[in-house]
Amino acid sequence: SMQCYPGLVLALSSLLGALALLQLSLYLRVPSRYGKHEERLCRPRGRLPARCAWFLQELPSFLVPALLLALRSPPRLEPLGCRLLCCLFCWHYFYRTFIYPFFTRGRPFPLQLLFFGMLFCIYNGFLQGYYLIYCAEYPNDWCTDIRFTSGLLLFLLGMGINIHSDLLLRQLRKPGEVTYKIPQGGLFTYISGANYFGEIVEWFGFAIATWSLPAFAFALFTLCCIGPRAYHHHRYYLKTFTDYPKSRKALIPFVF
Ligand code: NDX
Repeated sequence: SMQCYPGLVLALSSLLGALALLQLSLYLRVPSRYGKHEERLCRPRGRLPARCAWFLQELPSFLVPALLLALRSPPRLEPLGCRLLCCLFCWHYFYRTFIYPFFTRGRPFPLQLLFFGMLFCIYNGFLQGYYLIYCAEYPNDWCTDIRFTSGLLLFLLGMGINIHSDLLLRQLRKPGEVTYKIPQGGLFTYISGANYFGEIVEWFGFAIATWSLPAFAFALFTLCCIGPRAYHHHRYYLKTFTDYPKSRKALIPFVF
């Protein structure tokens, strides 16, 4: 049966950190090519409807840790912290897999990116789940530790911002529409990447709550993946809408 190999966790986390830096260097200059940054010339055949694409892409991030949690024998009941933290991760991906895709009004998604996105979700789902279920050691009072409580608070706050902002974006379009408008309301009042800001806060909260290398590597990955994307969204809006609110920033309210 499976057991904890600390070397494996270290290797997978380091690779995730390296991928994060690779992404940062790639995506600071050019945005990843989906949604509003997809090039016009792209072949229409190499795409899948947004609903299927997001469902398939994110499913492994839910399924892999959920299966690891369910199939572990003997079941790990102590400490409470491990199961709780693993459930938080699955909870986010339950939303992203089973709720978000069914409401999205996004454009068809490029198959090539879908393939890499799925690979990434398998990789990260395994790393986070495996670490929490087989390796993590927490004292029995971890649930009252300041790292756990403050991290959990950030996680919930970020998730709230993320889900609310996803909703505001969706409401910009009628069903079947694919045009872009100026997002309004919520944190969009202050930043162009409100959904991304929420997601980044969420995963740094998760990293603090788990106080673990894999989770910090994933938070860094998220920052390097969607941080630059918020900046490119911001530039797109400034270029496209002459009446775009001048005081709005890209990712961090009042700062950047
Ligand atoms: N999926 C995370 N890298 C990614 C998919 C792409 O969950 O090869 C990372 C995630 C993957 C990426 C994933 C990993 C890295 C990959 C990358 C592709 C290449 C890259 C694999 C897995 C890679 C290396 C080299 C390292 C291997 O038509 P539309 O779609 O634009 O419509 C949009 C709409 N909208 C508007 N509608 C009207 N008016 C406007 N002005 C509008 N602006 C937007 O709203 C969409 O339907 C919707 C949201 O659009 P957008 O662009 O704001 O968000 P999006 O990027 O689609 O993300 C959706 C949500 C969001 O909440 C975000 O926080 C979360 O997913 N997310 C996204 C990406 C990654 C991630 C979270 C994470 O890292 N945690």
